[in-house]
Order: sequence, then structure tokens, then C-alpha cells
Amino acid sequence: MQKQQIIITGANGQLGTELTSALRARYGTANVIATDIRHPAVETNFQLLDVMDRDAVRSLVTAEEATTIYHLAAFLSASGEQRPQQAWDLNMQGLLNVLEVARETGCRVFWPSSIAVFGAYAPKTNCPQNTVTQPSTVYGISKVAGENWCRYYHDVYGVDVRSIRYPGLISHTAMAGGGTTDYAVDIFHHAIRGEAYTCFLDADTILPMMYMPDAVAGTIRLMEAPSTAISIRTAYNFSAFSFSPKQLAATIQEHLPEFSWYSRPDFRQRIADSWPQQIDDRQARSDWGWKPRYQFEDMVGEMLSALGAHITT
Ligand code: AKB
Repeated sequence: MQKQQIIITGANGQLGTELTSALRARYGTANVIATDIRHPAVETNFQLLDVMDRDAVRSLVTAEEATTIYHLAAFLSASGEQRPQQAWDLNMQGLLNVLEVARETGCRVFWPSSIAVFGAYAPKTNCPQNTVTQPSTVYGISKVAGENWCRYYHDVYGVDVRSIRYPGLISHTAMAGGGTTDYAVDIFHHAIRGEAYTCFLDADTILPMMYMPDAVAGTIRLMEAPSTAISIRTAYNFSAFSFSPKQLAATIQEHLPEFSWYSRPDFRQRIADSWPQQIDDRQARSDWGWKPRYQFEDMVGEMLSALGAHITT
């Protein structure tokens, strides 16, 4: 394995927390520097870093002789709709700062895209790798623009930048925050506390989702694939399973029959309605061997037992 010196931005977030642990397990804690704009609860090889400050990003990358940046700092879909200008500034300028520093220093970049690149004109089922991307959110617009910047930096400057269009990510270690798919994490916490849950999406809203261990394993697999295997330099479709709040609640109830829930859709319904229900990720599977390990039922069982539920079945 090649020596890696990794910097992660936005390391305190849902994906950042889990990716930091997995990368440290693989490459060693000393070789994976977590950064964020706020201190985490527990600090291990951590530095404060504001990705809006290009000089600070450059200084850290140079001082640490970084080989790879996982640039995760961003606004998600729901928080982006509430603060559109700030979301655009952070999501675009943060990425451009990282890409510029990568161009100057020769380091590699991982940057997360999202199913939010798709909008009303994309197919709802088997949504292809290449189709119309006319997103309905600021977050989605920033992801489409970001994907094109990534490809530009690869094609014009030779930066080895790779990306994935994540679906909703479900994890028990870190809370989700600011997304439209967050209900699929929140619902578990309510269920294990014995509380009723009010879902902010309609009961039948089907969205693509993935269990975090698969998301992390897939991300590392993409980053370890030989450059010659990477045919997509915007971002890869990336998929595991899809479900609705109704299907998720019913599966939780198979383990916790007392669990009750309600649906009271809010502004996030419009966002969810604009996204595909199911993603065709054949390109990722054939280019770099992507294959999810977890199916929907496995994820529900693991989430409940990891969160300490008393499982009745
Ligand atoms: C969100 O809901 O905003 C994210 C995403 C699908 O990118 N989880």
C-alpha cells in the first residue's frame, strides 16, 4: 500500500466522523488529520481549518506533505435551502480552494457529490449515470457545478479528483444534520428511546439510501482504484437500496412493535419529490468493483442492535 498522508475537511460531520475512523484504521492515526471549523468532543490528530481560507488550506497541505484531501465540508440539501447564499459560497468556494491547492501541490482529492444533482427531468427509477441534471435545490446546483469543476481540474490540470453521488447515508455513530434523508437516522433514535416519531416526509416517499459501512468501504475502494479504472471524472452513481418512511417504520415495528410514528411533511417534501427513487450504478460496479454488502433488512437490524434496542424478534 502506498504511503498516505490524508487531510479530511468537515471531519466532525456524519460522513466525516466515520470516514476518519475507517481511514485511521487503514493508514494509521498519525497519517489522517481531521479538520473542521469547530473542535470535536474528543480531539485526536485534529486541526481547526476553515476551507474558505485558501492560504490556510495550502499551509496545512504543504506543512503536512498531504497526499490526499477528503473535502467533506459543505451545506446539505435542507440547510442549503434555508441559507442559499451561504450554501453556495461554502460549497463552491470551499471546493475551488481545495482543487486549486491540489493543482499547486499535486495531491489527490475526494469530494462527495449527491443524488441531489438530479431533478424533475431525470428518470425516477434506474436513474442512469448520464441523464438530465436540473436540480431543484441550491445544494444540487452546487453539486452539478462542483462535478464539472472536478472534471475540469482533472482534464485540464491533471488533478486526480474522484467523486461519488451519495444517496441518504444511515449511521449509528454520528447524527445526520441538514439533509432531506436525515429522517432515516432520526427515526431509529426515537424508536429505541420508546418515543413516537413525526416524519417530515410523506409516508410513501421512496428515496435511495445506504448503510454507512458500505458508503465508507465504497469510498475507500474508489480512492484505491488505479487511475486507469476511473472513467468518470464528474461523479459516480452509487447505490444500495431504496425505501419509504412507511417501509422503514414497518420494518422497525417488526422488532419494536410498540413503535408509533406520524407523517407531517414540511419544506423537505419538495426536495425529496425532485430526487430519483432508485439509482443505476452499473458504471461504478464495472469500473472499480463497487458492490454493497448490506441490504435494507440487514441495515435495520444492525442499526437497532447498535443503538441498544431491545429487539423482540
Ligand atoms: C441530503 O439529504 O441532503 C443528503 C444527500 C442525499 O446528499 N443526505
